[in-house]
Amino acid sequence: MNDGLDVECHIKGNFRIRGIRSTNPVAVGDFVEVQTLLDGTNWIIEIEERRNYIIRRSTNLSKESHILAANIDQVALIVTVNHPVTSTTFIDRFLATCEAYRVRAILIFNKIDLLTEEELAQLADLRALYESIGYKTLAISAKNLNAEGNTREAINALLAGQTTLLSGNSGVGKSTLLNALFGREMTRTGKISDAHDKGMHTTTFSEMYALNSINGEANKPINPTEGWIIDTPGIKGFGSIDFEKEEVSHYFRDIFAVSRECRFSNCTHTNEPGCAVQEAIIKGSIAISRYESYLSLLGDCTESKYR
Ligand SMILES: Nc1nc2c(ncn2[C@@H]2O[C@H](COP(=O)(O)OP(=O)(O)O)[C@@H](O)[C@H]2O)c(=O)[nH]1
Ligand SMILES: [Mg+2]
Ligand SMILES: [Zn+2]
Repeated sequence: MNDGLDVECHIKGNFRIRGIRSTNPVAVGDFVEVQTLLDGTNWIIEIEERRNYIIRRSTNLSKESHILAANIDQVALIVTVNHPVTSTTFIDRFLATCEAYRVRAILIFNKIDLLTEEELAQLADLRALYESIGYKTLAISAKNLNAEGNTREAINALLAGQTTLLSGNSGVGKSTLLNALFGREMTRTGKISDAHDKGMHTTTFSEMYALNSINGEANKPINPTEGWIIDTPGIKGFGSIDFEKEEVSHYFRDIFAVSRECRFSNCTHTNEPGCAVQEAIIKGSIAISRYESYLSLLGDCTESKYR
């Protein structure tokens, strides 16, 4: 039943899902079946199969993973051209990871109020680049989100009806954006609290907010169809995936599209003759920054093989 009510639930200690060794059997975004016992307690008895999920591998050696979120429609990566600088390598690696998870990614450039003329030109170039590859982008100032009406509307349109996971480096304005969207203090801004990230037993947890509780109406019953935002406080990225060398180019849409024209079907686009990707870079139809990111991910693969 999807009645939008908040219910506190218990879960049996030995609840495990087939095939996933995760530290959390139930994740944010899961659809579950709940049974209410005679004593009034609620128990999760079934977890529906996940459409997708994003994991973070534990840093310890147990090889267990932590499910950050399940059943998400899109990831919004918050980035900043400056204050702090978000590198294109970071953006591209993140986008490649989203491609591997088969989750749509959108790029939200924040803090545009702080940018110089030159940085604004850089922003325009970056937006044009990622739009041309097929990613939606938006430029905002989370601090002044409601000052100029149209960015607020644009961001509402991006989020409406979707389950969106917010991500991005610390300091880019995720908490500020959440607070501005909901019109009240959702998470602390400023000083980064990483107390959760210390020690072996990471207790980092994600939180999910119903979009129809926007504008301070916290006690409105939840309407799940209006969409959700998932915040993962204290988590900088997803943790990288172990890509196979051959598949890295599949996660760079622009590179992949051209690679069909390469002379060799197993072309790594590094030094092979007849490489269409190299040609496209010379012609300028593939950005050098994208190619550099591709090489950086490719380099990781080679390294791990001989480690
Ligand atoms: N000038 C300006 N500052 C911002 C903007 N968004 C966030 N900040 C500031 O950047 C700092 C980090 O923001 P925060 O929301 O805590 O980042 P988080 O680590 O991603 O959650 C805070 O001092 C915010 O006030 C913006 O659009 N413009
Ligand atoms: Mg924060
Ligand atoms: Zn090639």
